[in-house]
Amino acid sequence: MRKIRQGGGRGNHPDGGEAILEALRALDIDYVMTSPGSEWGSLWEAFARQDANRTPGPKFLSCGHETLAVDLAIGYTRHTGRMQAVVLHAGVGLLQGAVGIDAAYKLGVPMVVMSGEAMTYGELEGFDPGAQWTANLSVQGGPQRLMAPLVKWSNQATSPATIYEQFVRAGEMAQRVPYGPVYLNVPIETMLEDWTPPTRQRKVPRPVPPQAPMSEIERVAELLINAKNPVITTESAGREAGGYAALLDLAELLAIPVVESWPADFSNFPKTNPLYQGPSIAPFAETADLVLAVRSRVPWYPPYARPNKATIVSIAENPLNGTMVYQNLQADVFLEGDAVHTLKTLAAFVRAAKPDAKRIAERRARCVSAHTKLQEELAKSARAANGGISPPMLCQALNEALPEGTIFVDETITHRPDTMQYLNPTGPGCYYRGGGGLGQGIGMALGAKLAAPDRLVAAVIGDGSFLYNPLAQSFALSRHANLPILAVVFNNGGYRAMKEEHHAYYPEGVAAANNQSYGFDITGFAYSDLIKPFGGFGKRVEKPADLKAAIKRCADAVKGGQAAILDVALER
Ligand SMILES: Cc1ncc(C[n+]2csc(CCOP(=O)(O)OP(=O)(O)O)c2C)c(N)n1
Ligand SMILES: [Mg+2]
Repeated sequence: MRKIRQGGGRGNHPDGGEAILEALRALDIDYVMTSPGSEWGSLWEAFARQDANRTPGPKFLSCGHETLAVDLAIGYTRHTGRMQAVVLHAGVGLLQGAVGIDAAYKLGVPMVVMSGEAMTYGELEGFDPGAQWTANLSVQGGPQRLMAPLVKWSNQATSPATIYEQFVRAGEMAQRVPYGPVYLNVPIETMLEDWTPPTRQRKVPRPVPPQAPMSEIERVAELLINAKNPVITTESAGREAGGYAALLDLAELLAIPVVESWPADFSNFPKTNPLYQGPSIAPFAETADLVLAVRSRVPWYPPYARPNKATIVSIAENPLNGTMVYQNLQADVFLEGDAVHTLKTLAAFVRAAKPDAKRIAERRARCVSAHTKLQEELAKSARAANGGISPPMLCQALNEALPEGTIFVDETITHRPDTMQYLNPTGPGCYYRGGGGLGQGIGMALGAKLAAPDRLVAAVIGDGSFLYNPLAQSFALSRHANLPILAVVFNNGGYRAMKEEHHAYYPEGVAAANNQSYGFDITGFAYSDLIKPFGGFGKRVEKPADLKAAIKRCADAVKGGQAAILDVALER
């Protein structure tokens, strides 16, 4: 190994840190989201050099918590489609960020994650990495071992000679199907060594996803034209605005009913459209003869409950999702490839074939009446409150009081059926689901705000989930980076999910008989006061009559640049 320079010897000279930043520039990364660690001096030097030379490149954003850093990147990437980089500290930082990295993997969000380690532990004369690496920071087998099950690809940046291309290639991999995070472990020694930039720099091209074969798409177009009772189910057609538009066009063209199943990650279809038929395919189980499962990992539940008489067509870039331990898609046909292209091409084939207008009109009429019935039922159950604020009532008030184009980030649990049915995102890029592991909604909302500074971003979030979030760090970042968001706490005074599951397993059990619940109660406190040290605005609301005004007051505060917490006391 060449001698690692440290202290007085080291000047303004490209090294491993510069190689990383240069790779991120080549990958067209906008932000490096980070929770700091002492190993990153050479990357910080590269940032200082970028500033001094006014070189265009990523911005540095310090978050104060690893989950927050990762979720910020998820929120930003889901809204923009642009991959970001996350810099964490050693194995411990990875562990703290792991819940977010796991979510990025499962949600299919591309991301370049890195953390550092030491290789010489103070044994190399003239170089002091810090005693902490010997004492408590290093991970047996290397930190890439921690990450392997949670990312698409993980490795060590093996040398100054390879570091640049390793980062570029990792970023290229993350953006290819299946989309997901990649991880590089970068030793301090590698970062501090001199680096020679490649003689020929290239801007990394954005990948074009592979497309399903035309002949297969044409075959499915014929099935569609001939189907009597087709139905579409989706979770993520709205990942990009083009997908949302293409789904709407195809559904309208043939009057196909559309279901958005519960693990929906995005706003996929306008709920006000008469073709929208709610969050479950169950009503179509006996009648459907063709199902288009568009970017659907779990089109129905239980997994065996496939609509029996239907031909199942799976339309997705990556239908058999390797991040899932179990999946039962039951597909008869796979249109595997760019789903937006598939939907558009299906529509083009159908248009060219001039389908039977009478059949379509009849189907539309059936959809309109089913949709109207669904709306009436929803309105009826929204009114059925016991004097307090019901979750549907809260969702409806949010629809009415918040501006068009509001972005909802949803980290509710037992209220998810309510948000799925009653929240009304007004277009593509207006709804994002949380990550499975609690404590991520606020970070994802901040990431969405970073991506869409002119839009109102509202995190809707259970009281228990709210407390899992790194709240102080999140609201500090909100202030520091000027990212005002609204957090709406769906406060039912506890972890209702725990109580429901326990009593569902043991309906005749001792706990049910004695009206006991373990793991339910949350000692309520004034959530709305939490925002005070961060210069935000807080409000608690308990009566239905006060709800809309309270939401509007909070939205005004956010418009004025303050973060806001609205604590809503719910009756369930
Ligand atoms: C990191 C993490 N820890 C624990 C859980 C288990 N868990 C799932 S839902 C839930 C309760 C959430 O409470 P709240 O947000 O108030 O929703 P409610 O059940 O009241 O609807 C818990 C603890 C989890 N999903 N993730
Ligand atoms: Mg709760």
